[in-house]
Order: sequence, then structure tokens, then C-alpha cells
Amino acid sequence: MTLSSARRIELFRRMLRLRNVELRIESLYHEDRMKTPVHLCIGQEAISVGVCAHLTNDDSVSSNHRSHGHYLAKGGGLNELIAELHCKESGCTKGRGGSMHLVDTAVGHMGSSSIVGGGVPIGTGMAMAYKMRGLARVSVVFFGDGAADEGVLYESVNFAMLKRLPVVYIYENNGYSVCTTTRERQAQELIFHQVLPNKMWTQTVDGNSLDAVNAAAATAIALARSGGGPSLIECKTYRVREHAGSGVDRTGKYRDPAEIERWETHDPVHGLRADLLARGLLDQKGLEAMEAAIEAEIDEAFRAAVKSPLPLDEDLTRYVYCED
Ligand SMILES: Cc1ncc(C[n+]2csc(CCOP(=O)(O)OP(=O)(O)O)c2C)c(N)n1
Ligand SMILES: [Mg+2]
Repeated sequence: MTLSSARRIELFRRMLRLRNVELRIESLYHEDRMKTPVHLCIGQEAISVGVCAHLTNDDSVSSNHRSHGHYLAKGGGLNELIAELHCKESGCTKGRGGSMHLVDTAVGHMGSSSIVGGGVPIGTGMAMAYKMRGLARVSVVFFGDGAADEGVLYESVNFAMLKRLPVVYIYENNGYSVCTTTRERQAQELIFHQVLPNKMWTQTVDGNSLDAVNAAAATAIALARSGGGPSLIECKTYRVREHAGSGVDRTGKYRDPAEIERWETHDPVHGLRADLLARGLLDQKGLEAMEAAIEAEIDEAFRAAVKSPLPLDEDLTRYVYCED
């Protein structure tokens, strides 16, 4: 599925917005007003935007600790995200969850789990609910290569294949689980992906290419929606920043600085921006106007978050159990 010019520009805008939100978080993180760990997805924007572009608010996403991109691409509120990072009552989980527990049920972002692999069975269960209720909805599960080390992934994928569930597994292979490479941890590439392709539609794509992610996601999501069962897309990408917090460690302690530089030259946002400018789909003035609108939105989200109140001490145990 090829993108129209208008759609390509809109998806670029979403990627740029996500990038600039994270750059702002990174630039202010040292002030210590954001009382939560953050796991930035800088360099992985094409994946969440390219996948979520095919989903409606009735479809769901189950996410992991690196969740800002999934949440924003699914349409989660920016003000509520930034307030959550500041642990404020106006945050999307009322200041209780922080960066790793983002929820916006109105748009189908059903939550993220800080337990590696924890979101995989939850998203698989969402797909089972859709199937049992006869709903033409799709559940998307984002997981990393660290989750591919966990047994729960294989149990879940097996179950989804057995029951032909409408679930799309998005494997964000960014090469690292904290400081350890995928190659050092896995005896062979993801087993279901390699061994059982005839039971499940799978594809490996360049996760830094919006076009590649968009095309694969279009196929997988249409398949799930039409009763064709589960699928898996491996998106090869790179975690440019450190595992958590801000910045890039270029001292070579656990990864070669030249490797970081190589991936920086294959940046999904910069690549698409250059392509749009070269093709004349966007000019410098249009780009500046787009960026100014994004920056104004981010300014407002931070302003509102800083001035909004913290949760009250006496409400500490609220929301521990569902109150309905
Ligand atoms: C079950 C479990 N084991 C270990 C951890 C500690 N941990 C948090 S994030 C992480 C790395 C996960 O790597 P990956 O799934 O590849 O995601 P990435 O950080 O690369 O986006 C680990 C090991 C955890 N949170 N949960
Ligand atoms: Mg990883």
C-alpha cells in the first residue's frame, strides 16, 4: 500500500511531533520535575506511527515500558502524557503510573506494562475478547527483543495461532535489552518468525522506513480484521538513546560509538524530512510552520503540567482497586 502525498505529510507530522515531544522531555529531564524514569523511543518513531495509522479508536494497543510513541501514535492526549510524567493528578493515570503506565482507553491505548513481556498476553487476551464477541477489531501488541527472551511470548503466539485471533505482534528489534545485544541472548532469531511462517503471516522490515512499516502493517491489520488470524512484523531498528533517562553514552562501554553513528545517519525522521523536501511535497516555510505548531502544543502541555496539582495524600490508595 503506497501512501498518498497528503497522507505521507500527515504521518511525517506525527513522527516529528513524537520526536520533538521526546527531545523536550530529554532537554528538561535534568530539572528533576518529571519524577519518573523515561525510556525514549527516539529513532523508532516510524514503527508506532506507521502501525497506528491503520487503527481506529475501537482497535487496541498493548504497550511496554518504551511507550511514549505507542501512546501518542494511537492518539493518547499529549497534556495527559506530560502531566503523567510530572506525576500530577491530571496525568493519564492520575499521576500514579508514570511514563511506563500510559493509558487512554477512549482511543484504545489500553495500557503499557513495565514487566518485560507483560503486555503480550494482555493484548492477546484483548484479541480473544474481540473474537468471542464477534467484533471486527484488531489488537496490536508492541514488544521488544527483550520480550522475545520471555516464555510468555511463545505461549501467547501459540494460543493466537491456535484460535486464529485478530492480533498483530509488532516486534521492535532495536538490538539491545538494556546493555546486552540480541545476538548475545538468543540462540537463533525469533523462533515463531523463523520456524512457523506457514502458520502465521510474518515479515521483517526496515523499522526506520515509514513506507516499509506502513506497507507491512496494512497487510497484517487487514488480515486480522478479515478473520485471517495473527501475524508478526519484525521491525529492525535501533535504540539510539540510552536504555533509560536522557543522552547517549559514546564511551564504548557496551556498544561501539561507530554503530550509533551509523544508525544516526539512518534516522527515520531526518530521512523522511529530506525525502519530502527533495520531492517538493514540503517546502522550508511549510516545515517551519509545522514545527512551530508542534512546539506551541508542547509548550502548552508542559506549562499545564507544571502548574497542575499533585495527587492529595489522602487519595493515596484511590484507584488501587477498580471503583465501579
Ligand atoms: C520480566 C522483567 N525482566 C526484566 C526487567 C528489567 N528490564 C526492564 S526494560 C528491560 C529491557 C527490555 O528490552 P526490550 O524488550 O528489547 O525493550 P527496549 O528497552 O529495547 O525497548 C529489562 C531487562 C523487567 N522490567 N521485567
Ligand atoms: Mg530492545
